[in-house]
Amino acid sequence: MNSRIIVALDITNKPLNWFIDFINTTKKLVAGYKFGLPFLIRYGLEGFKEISKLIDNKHYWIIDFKLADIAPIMINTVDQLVKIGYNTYIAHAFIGLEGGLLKLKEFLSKHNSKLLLVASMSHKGSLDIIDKCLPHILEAIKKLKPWGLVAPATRPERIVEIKNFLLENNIPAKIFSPGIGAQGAAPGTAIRFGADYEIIGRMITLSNNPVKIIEETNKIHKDIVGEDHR
Ligand code: BMP
Repeated sequence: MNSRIIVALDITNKPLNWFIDFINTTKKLVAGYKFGLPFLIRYGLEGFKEISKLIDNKHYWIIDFKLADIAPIMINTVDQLVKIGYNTYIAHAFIGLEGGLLKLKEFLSKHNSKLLLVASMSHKGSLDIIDKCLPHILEAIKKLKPWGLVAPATRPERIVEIKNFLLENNIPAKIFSPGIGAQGAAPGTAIRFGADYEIIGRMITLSNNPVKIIEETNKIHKDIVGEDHR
């Protein structure tokens, strides 16, 4: 899709049909959708199965359980979703490679799925621990070469730091950036500082006119990146 927007579908006060209508209405306008634990707990595996009928290979269908466990448990967790077509998974980077991320990445690659690692988070508390470990996290990223990373739009200087590291080390990972709208960063902030996609939830899903917000945001992104919109 010709868009830099990933919609985070975390709302739980709608019937499942709302999501189906929402995706059908917006799929021409966004790059992908992200589902997390709120969706799992509210709609269950059946919900994921219903949504999977809409899965195509033009979008990212991101499962965000922020996996942080030993490899066999992470693999068991994603196994059924991989089988029904969800193609991108988010895990924490801090758990390390051996017995953890190496095997997860291997499993996902075998099933044509992508791994995104959280490099830094958008909330302030990320500074307490995660960001202090950033040098180690970046070393893990250098070794594992995940397909993509998550880095915060709320601290764009972090995006720059991470992007520079990727460039210096020839790592072609894409950067997905949350923190736009409800968490305070203006649309376009992350793209301007080097991210590839902005993950946006409530600013879109709680709006009375999600399509308008998406179109306005696409326009902002296009003004930043020009026609090179992918
Ligand atoms: P919202 O735009 O409504 O704030 O949603 C942001 C989304 O990005 C949520 O799904 C959240 O889980 C995710 N996210 C985040 O906010 N900060 C991070 O550091 C990492 C995330 O995945």
